[in-house]
Amino acid sequence: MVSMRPMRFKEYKAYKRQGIQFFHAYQLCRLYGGHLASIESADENARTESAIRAAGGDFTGEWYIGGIGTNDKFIWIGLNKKATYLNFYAGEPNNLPKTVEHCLVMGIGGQSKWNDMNCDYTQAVGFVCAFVRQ
Ligand SMILES: [Ca+2]
Repeated sequence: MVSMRPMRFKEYKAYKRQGIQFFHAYQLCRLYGGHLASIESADENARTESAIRAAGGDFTGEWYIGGIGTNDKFIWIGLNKKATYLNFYAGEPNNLPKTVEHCLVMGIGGQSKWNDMNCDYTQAVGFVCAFVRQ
């Protein structure tokens, strides 16, 4: 029998949690046994979107995902891998204001698109963890 699942399958879970910064979310995902969500394909992006909807999100607010970087160069911090699949909102990443936006969120303008934000931003609705299943 050939399994239809890829070797490394990620399950995504979104946690509603306001008032925390990017690296706090990063630590919480580690504590839960996963990593702040890495998104490496359109399929994974769709499943991250579903996890946020399941937690009551509608993308008018931001949800931290596990990307850090600048301009067009981002890595998935939980995997230490360059981000190749990208799904930014039009005009993003803009690294504004004043070049302090180095952490990624999903959720902008009611769409499940990405935006670069200040890593110290505390008004996100929550964050998404990925759990790698072998
Ligand atoms: Ca931005």
